[in-house]
Amino acid sequence: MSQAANILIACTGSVAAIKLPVLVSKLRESGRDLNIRIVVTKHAEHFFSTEDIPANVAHIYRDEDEWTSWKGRGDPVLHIELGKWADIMVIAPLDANSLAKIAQGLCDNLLLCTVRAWDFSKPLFFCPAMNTRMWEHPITAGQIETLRSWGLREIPCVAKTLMCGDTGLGAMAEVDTIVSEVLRWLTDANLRESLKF
Ligand code: PCO
Repeated sequence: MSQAANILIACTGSVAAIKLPVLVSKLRESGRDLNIRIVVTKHAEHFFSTEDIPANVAHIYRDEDEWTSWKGRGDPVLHIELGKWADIMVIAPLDANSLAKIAQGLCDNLLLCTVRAWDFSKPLFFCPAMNTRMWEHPITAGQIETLRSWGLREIPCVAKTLMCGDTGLGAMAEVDTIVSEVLRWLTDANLRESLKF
């Protein structure tokens, strides 16, 4: 894909959301022509400052935008429009709560509605991030497998000392790893073909 690509970053309420500004910067500095939009959950916004992501760099969509943009029949429905706009979506970070909801088909916010209405012929990467105790809970592996079975691509979490001081698996993949996975998809036509159903 050599023309500009539209990338939608979906950011949920793990502490790893602190990495959102650096993820956006590194994508912009990657040398690829990327249009970036961001969709956040309410709790994601607790972990970063919107001042670190200027509006001319990437527009941030919130739950309220779903309702202000729709007034009546024929008006665009934001979660559908975002899905149509995006060539690729990256959920970074994907917290335990949103993982569980996606696996069950729940969609009670803008971000989850966008995921629920995703066109599976386009790639959706997800980057789990949660405390090790949550990661090791028996319910987690099955939920990850459910998403993988639909063709969604996991960018696996890594082991490190987490924000709370615990050490183990559950940290979001390094930002550089996420950026290189996105770029690999954008540059590798064979990979793009293999991701299609
Ligand atoms: C919170 N959970 C976590 C899991 C997610 N943590 C991470 C990393 C960051 C720093 O490198 C925050 C990105 O630790 O992904 O910390 C309670 S223990």
